[in-house]
Amino acid sequence: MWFNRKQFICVVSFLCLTSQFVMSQEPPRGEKSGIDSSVAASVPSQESSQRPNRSNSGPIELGPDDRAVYETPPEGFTIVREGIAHGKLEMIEYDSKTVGARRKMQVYTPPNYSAEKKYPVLYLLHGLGGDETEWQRFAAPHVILDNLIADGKAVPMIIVMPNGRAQKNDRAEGDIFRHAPAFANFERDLLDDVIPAIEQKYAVAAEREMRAIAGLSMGGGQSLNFGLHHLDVFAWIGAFSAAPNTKPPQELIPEVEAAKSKLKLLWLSCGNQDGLIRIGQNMHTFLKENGIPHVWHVDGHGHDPEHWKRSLYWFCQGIFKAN
Ligand code: FER
Repeated sequence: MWFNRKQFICVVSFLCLTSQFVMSQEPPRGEKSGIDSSVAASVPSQESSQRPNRSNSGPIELGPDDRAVYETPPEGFTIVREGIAHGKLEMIEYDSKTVGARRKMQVYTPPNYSAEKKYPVLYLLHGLGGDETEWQRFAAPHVILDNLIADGKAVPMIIVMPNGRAQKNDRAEGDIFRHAPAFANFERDLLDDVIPAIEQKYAVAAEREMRAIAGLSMGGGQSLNFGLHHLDVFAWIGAFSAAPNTKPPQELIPEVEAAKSKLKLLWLSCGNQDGLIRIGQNMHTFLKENGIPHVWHVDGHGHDPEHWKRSLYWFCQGIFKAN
């Protein structure tokens, strides 16, 4: 893949900025962030600077709707708390007919998980430079959920973090932009392989109202593409900083009334310093013009983990609940 001079300068400056940002994300000394350092250490060091940007990122023009509808989450929302029940995080494998390989995914089961119950499931998808460990490294969803469940703010749920790059070598290596088609292939892997494997192994309520799909950036685009395309499978959809893999809203929602009646929650967010914001803005405009209820939350962040962990904190409180 070749860049012209302008694109090359753009990519290099973005990578420099991003690696500085990632390096500044150390938790305060003495605090347990819940982000497993053994996992972080096992990730190739180039990965953190793999956070992509390309010519698709454009000038940021903000309008009156581009504002925060949620507050900043309370201090310590990603910090492991003593004295509360903790869930479990495990890496499991499944056979993918779609890819023709055995693949990995990370699964969070909530505190006091019992095979006698039936849990709702959130399928949580990573970005272009990520893999099945990315959410854990960026946001510690297991800690956020343990804390929310302890406070009665989120319903006990299972969170599945698969690898959304559906190809034989699914590592984020080389020119990660060349993997974009594998993110589209993941639609079949998710529906035909991941969901059946989860529903066979865990105590899961296998109904659309008990399935949510959300993701960051490429994973946000996948959530909109797959979720809106399969409203018979998912009722709750979240997209945080959706990337240019997001299909046009007219294509995703050909039948406005069907979408209105089937969607339990459509939740979009982006940072007002994110060069991909026009994708969320475009979706929001279409939803507003067509009277489709949704959330459009714009905070002061960029294309970064701080935005994604905060979005997850709020999105998880909205799912699997009446209204
Ligand atoms: C692009 C810019 C960003 C693009 C994808 C991304 C497929 C994804 C970013 C991410 O997942 O963080 O032009 O094209």
